[in-house]
Amino acid sequence: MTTPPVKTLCPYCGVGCGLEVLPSVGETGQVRGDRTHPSSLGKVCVKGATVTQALNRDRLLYPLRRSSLQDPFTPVTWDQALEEITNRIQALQATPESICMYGSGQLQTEDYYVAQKLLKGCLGTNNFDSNSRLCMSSAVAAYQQSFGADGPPCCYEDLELTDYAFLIGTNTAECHPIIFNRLRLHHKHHPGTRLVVVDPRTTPTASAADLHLAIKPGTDIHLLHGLGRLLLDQGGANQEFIARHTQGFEDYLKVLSHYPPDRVAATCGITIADLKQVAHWWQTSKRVLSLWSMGLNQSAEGTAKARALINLHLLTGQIGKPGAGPFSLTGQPNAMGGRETGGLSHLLPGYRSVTNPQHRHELEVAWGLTRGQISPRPGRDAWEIITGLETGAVGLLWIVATNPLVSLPDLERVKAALAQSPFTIYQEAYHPTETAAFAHLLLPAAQWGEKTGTMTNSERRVTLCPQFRSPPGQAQADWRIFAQVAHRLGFGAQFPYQESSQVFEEFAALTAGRPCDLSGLSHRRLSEQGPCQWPCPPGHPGTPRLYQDLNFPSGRARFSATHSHGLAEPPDSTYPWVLTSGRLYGHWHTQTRTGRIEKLRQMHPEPFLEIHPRDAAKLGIETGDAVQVRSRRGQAQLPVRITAAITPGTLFVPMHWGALWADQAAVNTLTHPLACPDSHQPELKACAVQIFPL
Ligand SMILES: Nc1nc2c(c(=O)[nH]1)N[C@H]1C(S)=C(S)[C@@H](COP(=O)(O)OP(=O)(O)OC[C@H]3O[C@@H](n4cnc5c(=O)[nH]c(N)nc54)[C@H](O)[C@@H]3O)O[C@H]1N2
Ligand SMILES: Nc1nc2c(c(=O)[nH]1)N[C@H]1C(S)=C(S)[C@@H](COP(=O)(O)OP(=O)(O)OC[C@H]3O[C@@H](n4cnc5c(=O)[nH]c(N)nc54)[C@H](O)[C@@H]3O)O[C@H]1N2
Ligand code: SF4
Ligand SMILES: [Mo]
Repeated sequence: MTTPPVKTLCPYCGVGCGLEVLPSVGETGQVRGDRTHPSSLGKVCVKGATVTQALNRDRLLYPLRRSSLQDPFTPVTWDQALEEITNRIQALQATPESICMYGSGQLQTEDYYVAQKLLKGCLGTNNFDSNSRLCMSSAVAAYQQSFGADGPPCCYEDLELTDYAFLIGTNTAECHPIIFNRLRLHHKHHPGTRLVVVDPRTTPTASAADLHLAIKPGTDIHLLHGLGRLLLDQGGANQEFIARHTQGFEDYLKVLSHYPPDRVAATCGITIADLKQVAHWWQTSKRVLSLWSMGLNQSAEGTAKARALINLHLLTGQIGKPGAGPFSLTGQPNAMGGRETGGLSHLLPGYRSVTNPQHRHELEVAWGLTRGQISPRPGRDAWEIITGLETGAVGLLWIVATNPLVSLPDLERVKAALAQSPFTIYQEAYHPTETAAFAHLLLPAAQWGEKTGTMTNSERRVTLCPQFRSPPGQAQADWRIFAQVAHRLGFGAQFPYQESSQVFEEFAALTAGRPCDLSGLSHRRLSEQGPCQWPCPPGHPGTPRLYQDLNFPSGRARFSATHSHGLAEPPDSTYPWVLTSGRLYGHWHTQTRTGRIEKLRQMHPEPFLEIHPRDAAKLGIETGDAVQVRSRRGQAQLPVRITAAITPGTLFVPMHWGALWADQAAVNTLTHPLACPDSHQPELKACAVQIFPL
């Protein structure tokens, strides 16, 4: 007899496709698309389809410890591991600011929430940040500043209702394949629907577009202001919408006056005709939907870039109706849950802020803390954790569900900082990873399918992910590990949970009346009635679109008025090339799962550097030749791939190859940590480099 399929969510990207797992088929179960899941309607990409194949490969099975990074690891019991963590935290409790946790958008909502309560509540430090700092924080800041609250206003149905899809800084075809699938089918079957892609590379996404603007890296604000100026000059502004629903228009107008089309086209490296075409389509389309991801967010002006895009929607009134709006695509499966639970160092659960006294007070009451227990100061962001290790301000670092020794910028500096860490705990599903080499204590984590919890996808849809297999060895759910430490520290009364459903219940109640209201949801409702989009108070069916009444959380939506500052590290005569980085269809980040799946390894067997034929000819190199790439911070050695798909002067390296998977191919040895002043998101998309044939 076979067991019935388990309905769950794909644990890879933020599309959040519904999966049905048949746990008893084969060694680790088989996957198919869940036709009843509204976000994906039965579709899956190659990553989702193969995900169970890595469940039993190279898992971390029991806690491992060592006194110094030079020693080998030896097994310890959970009791010994938890006791040591408890003692070390107690020793630092008088200076809670020296305790840091660095988490991830791959944690479930329940894991995230319990960590916030422990760190920001009980320990009184806001030093919880996550890899979403490298990913979504510019979108979070942009939505907050433009609308008064975070939260993507659109939904996937809009992909099929739009007349004009404007994709900027997103390789949707490879990174959000099922979203792209829906959009491509709509585009194909509805002649007259336009698809425009803005990306310095001719990605598979760009190849499918009616028009591809191959702008120079970092010129997005010029382009967006140039479009704003054209729309305005040609009578495309929606004056009634602007007058009724926005503020800051006058200042925006002043900024636009500095972006005449000829200058914009020259700066971006595109033709005036193409610029005018894109503006014309925007003006003449009834419904305009824009999609963006890392090409805008990962920038030292990431917030300003995203807001310049939102400005165009405010200028033309393209928001609050089906098929329209500025839609930030989230990267990780639970990037959204991280935002809901306050998983960045300036946030608190329920879209609250650590700097808001009322918000702190609400949580202090709910959590049974004394008044003033939650610190009013934002904690350390991801990079400030690294600089805190350098100065000795950080005494304990607890890393969970992320592999920073591949994914943080300026890896040589990160390594040196981690080598100085008094005590690093690393809670991870797989072993080895690059980060394990810099940890003192390894804690084995149960992953997707081995614990029950929820995740929220890009369209605010919450899906329950039930446990369908036992965790291997002694691995445990992340939230259980945090709760056990809390008990040992004497906070047992605050962490009474037997099951993750109780954690969710407590968290959901705290969101009542907040923008991300999911107080009508419970594990039981999600299991019985399926996934649901917030806001969703009790008895509510869920909300596909925000702001349909054009009442924004800030009342009126706000135009931004920011000039472009260009790249943080522009090319110069010594470092003349711009290096960008990103993703490939079959691999997931640092390969902890996908590197262990044969089919995906064969799809993308090795790292490479993309270079334009003209540039390659200048250097006298051919496809397959090895080059050394040097930045002011480090070097990498990569085989060359010559392709006209990249803008001359720009180079591309995929981010997937850390030290475990290839020798000296990690792109982040080259990148810098200079970040957006508003979101603190580093400019991972551009740094200046040299290249030398080897
Ligand atoms: N296959 C796969 N899918 C994934 C992931 C994965 O690892 N593998 N990861 C997930 C995660 S966490 C994320 S955040 C998303 C990321 O999804 P995307 O943002 O789509 O992916 P990236 O490849 O990082 O970057 C997108 C594009 O930005 C372009 N770009 C670089 N500089 C600029 C610029 O200055 N301006 C503009 N307009 N564009 C620029 C790059 O050429 C690249 O094609 O993908 C998610 N999905
Ligand atoms: N140069 C450059 N650098 C980048 C980017 C880029 O575009 N260019 N993109 C940035 C972005 S957007 C992102 S999101 C980051 C991603 O970077 P990382 O977060 O470092 O990448 P992952 O490989 O996804 O690491 C997640 C880890 O969590 C583990 N894991 C999975 N599930 C669980 C669980 O339930 N519990 C626990 N404890 N562990 C689990 C996995 O085994 C894996 O090792 O990289 C960033 N770095
Ligand atoms: S598109 Fe994303 S969520 Fe859907 S199956 Fe692929 S990786 Fe999973
Ligand atoms: Mo991401």
